[in-house]
Amino acid sequence: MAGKPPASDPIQDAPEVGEPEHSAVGLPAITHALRISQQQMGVRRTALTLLRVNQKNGFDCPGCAWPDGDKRHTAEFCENGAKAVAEEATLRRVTPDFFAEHAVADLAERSGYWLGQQGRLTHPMYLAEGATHYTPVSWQQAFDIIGEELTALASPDEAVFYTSGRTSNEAAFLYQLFAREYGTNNLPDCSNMCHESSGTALTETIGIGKGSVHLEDLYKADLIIVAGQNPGTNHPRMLTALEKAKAGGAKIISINPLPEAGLERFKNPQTPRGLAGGGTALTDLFLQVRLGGDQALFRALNRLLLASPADDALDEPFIREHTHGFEEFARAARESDDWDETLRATGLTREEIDSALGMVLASRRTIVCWAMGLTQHKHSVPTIQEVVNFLLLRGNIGRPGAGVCPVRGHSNVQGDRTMGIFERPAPAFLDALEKEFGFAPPREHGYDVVAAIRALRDGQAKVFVAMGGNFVAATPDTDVTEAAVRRARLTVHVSTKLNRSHVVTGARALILPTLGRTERDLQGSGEQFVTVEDSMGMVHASRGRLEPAGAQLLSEPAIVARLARRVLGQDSATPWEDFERDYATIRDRIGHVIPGFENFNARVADPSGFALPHAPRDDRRFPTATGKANFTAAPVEYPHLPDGRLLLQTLRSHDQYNTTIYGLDDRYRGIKNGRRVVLVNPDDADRLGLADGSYTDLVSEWMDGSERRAPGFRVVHYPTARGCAAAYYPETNVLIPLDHTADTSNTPAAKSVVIRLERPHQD
Ligand SMILES: Nc1nc2c(c(=O)[nH]1)N[C@H]1C(S)=C(S)[C@@H](COP(=O)(O)OP(=O)(O)OC[C@H]3O[C@@H](n4cnc5c(=O)[nH]c(N)nc54)[C@H](O)[C@@H]3O)O[C@H]1N2
Ligand SMILES: Nc1nc2c(c(=O)[nH]1)N[C@H]1C(S)=C(S)[C@@H](COP(=O)(O)OP(=O)(O)OC[C@H]3O[C@@H](n4cnc5c(=O)[nH]c(N)nc54)[C@H](O)[C@@H]3O)O[C@H]1N2
Ligand SMILES: [Mo]
Repeated sequence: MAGKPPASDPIQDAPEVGEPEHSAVGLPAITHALRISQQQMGVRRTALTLLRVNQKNGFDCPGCAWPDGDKRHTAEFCENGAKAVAEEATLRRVTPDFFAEHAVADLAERSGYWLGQQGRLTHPMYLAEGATHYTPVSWQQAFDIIGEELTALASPDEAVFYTSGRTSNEAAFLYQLFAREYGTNNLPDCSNMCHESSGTALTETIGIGKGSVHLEDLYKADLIIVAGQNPGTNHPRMLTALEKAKAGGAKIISINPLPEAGLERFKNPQTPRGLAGGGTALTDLFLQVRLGGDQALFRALNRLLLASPADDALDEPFIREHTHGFEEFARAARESDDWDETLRATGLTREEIDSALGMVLASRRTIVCWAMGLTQHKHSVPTIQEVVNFLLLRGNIGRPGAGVCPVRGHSNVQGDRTMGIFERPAPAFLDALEKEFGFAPPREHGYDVVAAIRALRDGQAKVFVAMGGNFVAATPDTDVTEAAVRRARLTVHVSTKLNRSHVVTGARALILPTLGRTERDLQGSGEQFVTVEDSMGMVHASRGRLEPAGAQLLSEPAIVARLARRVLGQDSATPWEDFERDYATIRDRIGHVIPGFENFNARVADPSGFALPHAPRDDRRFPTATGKANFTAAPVEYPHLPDGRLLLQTLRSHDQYNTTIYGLDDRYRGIKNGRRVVLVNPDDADRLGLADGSYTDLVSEWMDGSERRAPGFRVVHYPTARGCAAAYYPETNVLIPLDHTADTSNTPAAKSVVIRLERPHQD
């Protein structure tokens, strides 16, 4: 039997703190995954479902975007993948009775954890203007309401169409097609908050905003640098790949303000040694960088490479033949030779940087992997560009075992972008769309996430539609954002699970329940599958097998197709009905519009899928403005801390998936039964008079003099870098001003928020 959702809320947030762990996975990971799975699904369904994750005839894990590799184990799952599956395959249900029982105002008082634990949504629900409760509606009524509001807008640009990264290629392609036929490029997505900085940095420097390595490259590398990423929690299957790379002789440098257990030592549950023995030590050199110090660190390494007496320190033929801007970059790098500043920015010693240099020089093939630790700072784009400079200097791109490896988050976030979910589409993409479908797509750029919030706030956007995700909880400046969303005429969420965005609504609101990855998708032409693209540009099929969570659920492609027919009506020559009946017809069209998808249906029949083209990786061709790989010479920046302040990063605990909270523990960091904790270096804590176990408010200070407060956090003395604190998202989103974003990518700078810690206000 599956367990019941917790009855009480607020859920007791009473953190208990022990020692952080020094290794990840092993047996405890399996036990923990099984416990959470059985609570949601019961024993039998747990066994049946978990065996199908990432199998060749199964569904793609809805967890992260790490690739699968060709040889699959019977249990090709990780603890957190299992939790993601359990969350979707749960037997708990949120039915119309639930909504009759709970007023929306009451639900808005509940925690996100409680909302998520209630189970799967089963019926389309409607909140009428002025109503206190959601009531059931038919699908037709729901599409009529959306149609009515969209038709009433003065311009299509008053509508916003958000996407989270679990949406399949087929659904994403239809969704952007519908938005553009309707007349807008307002297609913000979670990527705007995630790897946008990577996309921006890479497009300018190497000509394509995606990573340049395949899984096999990791096994050929001499050196793998993992910067700003916590794979033990967020990409656990990456640890298996790192273990294999080490077995082949690779060295690993970890760059992180926190000593993350998963990067220290990995106990592979698929091997006896991993289950019972000590596991594998992964990191050879740990550089405990300060938050935002990576650009200074890579610049220092580059400067040392430029000055190195070794004849092979630089790959001169590569630089001559394939790159542009070397001289200017080299001049800038040689000039930024203030070591005091480098050590202040990075928090490292000269010896540590020299050790790293030694490993870099000893490596013929180097890969740099990164995630949110590099992308969510004000200077993220120049930081990632400095990583590119670093790789270009030694020709570490476009050959086996070397390259850039931005590790994506959501399981199909990369695919959604490939399908055209982007507020700034390339003209060539729009031309292809126009040619294939015979309408003139809008050419003006649309809103990204932050611009969409401003437009809602200022009354310029009036209808908000979300294909998945949890917009109000995932975005910054919670109070501002919630007020902005409440100004909308209509908010619509295509969702699997209840979340905060369903209870912070526009004047009218709709919840449209949809199938998840794990579920059978039956349409007019028979059983359907969908496709996804992983972090390394491999496309493959995903096929759900479970009975849908309710008879009323529609698939995402079906919802978009029906909405499009209702809104566009006779004006549209697009065969929406065919698309819904047979997804192969969608793939045919994708094949006509998007390079790399030619003969899509035939190629995706291969169970291993196929690789999308990547000019730098495949042919050392760089489709940039200069036709070469570009060195860049940005000035070095790093966050400056006023006296008595700390720099806060907002990150994930081990028991969450973004805004979905699975539980209240963060096992590897030694924290149990609570999320309102702030990790502070003991020296900082002493200086600020903050005893371990004391309670404090987090107060962020912004340039315009405004302040934002997150009350009641337990102080945890933790070995984080000096001056750098950490606390979980989404609780801390209230602290991040809407305008605090990365230059040029506009990603909220969620990893560098200046805060002071203040004793709680007494009432
Ligand atoms: N189980 C689980 N899996 C997930 C997710 C989840 O929430 N749960 N989320 C998915 C998504 S959408 C994403 S984007 C990824 C996120 O994957 P990660 O990027 O690993 O996620 P974060 O928890 O934000 O961790 C950021 C890491 O970077 C470090 N860091 C922070 N600032 C800096 C810095 O300035 N420099 C350096 N060098 N390091 C820094 C932090 O200490 C931490 O180790 O995971 C995906 N997978
Ligand atoms: N402060 C701070 N803020 C951050 C971050 C941070 O590190 N710090 N990270 C940012 C990052 S990297 C990201 S990616 C965003 C995440 O932002 P989002 O992608 O918007 O948020 P999620 O929490 O992943 O969305 C969860 C919801 O998606 C729905 N869902 C799940 N599966 C499906 C499905 O198959 N179909 C549909 N239609 N719906 C589904 C469920 O209803 C669930 O409640 O948050 C960003 N916000
Ligand atoms: Mo993400």
